[in-house]
Amino acid sequence: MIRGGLVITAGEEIRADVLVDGEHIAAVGAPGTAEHWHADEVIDATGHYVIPGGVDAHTHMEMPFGGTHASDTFETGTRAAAWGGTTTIIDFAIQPRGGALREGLDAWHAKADGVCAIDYGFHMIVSDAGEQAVAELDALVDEGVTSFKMFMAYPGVFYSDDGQILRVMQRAAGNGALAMMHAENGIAIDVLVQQALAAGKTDPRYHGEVRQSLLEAEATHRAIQLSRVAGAPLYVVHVAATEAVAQIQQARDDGLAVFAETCPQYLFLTADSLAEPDFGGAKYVCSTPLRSADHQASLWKALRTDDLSVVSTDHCPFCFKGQKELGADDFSKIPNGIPGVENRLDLLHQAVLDGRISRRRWVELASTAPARMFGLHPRKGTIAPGADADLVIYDPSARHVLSAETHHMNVDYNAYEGRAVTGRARTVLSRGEVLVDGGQYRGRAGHGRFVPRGTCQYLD
Ligand code: DUC
Ligand code: ZN
Ligand code: ZN
Repeated sequence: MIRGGLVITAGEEIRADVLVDGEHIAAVGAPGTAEHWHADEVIDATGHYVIPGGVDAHTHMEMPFGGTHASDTFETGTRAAAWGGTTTIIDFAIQPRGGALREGLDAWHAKADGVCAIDYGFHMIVSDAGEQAVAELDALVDEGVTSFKMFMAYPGVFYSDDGQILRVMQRAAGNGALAMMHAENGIAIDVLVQQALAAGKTDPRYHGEVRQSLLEAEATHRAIQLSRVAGAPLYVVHVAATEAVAQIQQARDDGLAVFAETCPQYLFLTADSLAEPDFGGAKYVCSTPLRSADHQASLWKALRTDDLSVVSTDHCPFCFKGQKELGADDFSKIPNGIPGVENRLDLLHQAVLDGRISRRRWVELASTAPARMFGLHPRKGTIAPGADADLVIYDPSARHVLSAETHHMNVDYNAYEGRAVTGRARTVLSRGEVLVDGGQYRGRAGHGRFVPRGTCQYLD
């Protein structure tokens, strides 16, 4: 029994006790009613919030990129997630070019199987959207891999052209799958990259300059139109630009099934970080890129209007030493990605303290909405009888400083180094097992299981 806390879900805040039986929540009861419960173990949550475990719908453990691999394995990355109050991740399996979706999915199952601290699902990156891949989509949906990411960026690597995208979306329209889009015009960006390099502009800050917001907006617009033509829903990942938000807002105002996420790095950092001296800007190289404060303001606004309805991390860690340094003479060779799976809940909690979002919206953005979006609700993302006992007892007044010296992610820097935050997961349970308790790690590799997902519940 978890006693005495303030239970917060996307829908309500109540003083209640929570009874866990095995892997599931058995009951949620007002303090009076709970007096009749008999529990083997009582966890005191007085002065704390009790929230559903975080669902991070966008991570890349061990992701191959530019000749290297993201530095967190499924083991280290899911452990760090647990420390930060996230109890489910959805990572991206990658179809090899020239290979089958199945091959990619099997390879990612092999990486994650038996080593994860928390439950996990997979999206599938379609990097070779030929007839064979399209034909495989139905079978993957049946196995609980119900979302497919495509890239309008990275020509020659992950890139899909408009025809390929349309075909995948048409199939998705028929089987309930959700098309996810990396919306940046990579063909135009690559021209600007070559021009910048030819002009001797090799520094990390040019990464931000060439990846212009208009090229994010153009791709977002195109993705929306293709999804309309196909009659398929669309989810735009890592939205960073005001002009892209405007496209999404317009589509939603028109009643289209268009959804989007942003990430903490776009809400809490700006392109100024890319200009850090001594190549330090490389730590902040990710795509879409960090942008200016006015873009940031648009994102905060869109979180209030629900034009952005999920915050996930796009956790994609590369060490500064030896990995980010691959681009020391050429910003285009810096592996793209920022670590953050451990810090998402705490960063978003600052927005609660600042009055930008309510506590319920905090829970919704970090847990309930991603669970619904990707077919995990109500098993994940809420506190209700029958749900998995994925619970965080959150201390809203614990002050701590984000730092690579104390974080648990397997990466040699923290993008928020030195930032003081208030609020921290004190006790973290996954399916009834305590993973973290007051600074002690009690989880284990292999506790986490693959979770087959249903289809997007905003379409039901
Ligand atoms: N897009 C992602 O979603 N993650 C890492 C790199 C990228 O471009
Ligand atoms: Zn992307
Ligand atoms: Zn990503």
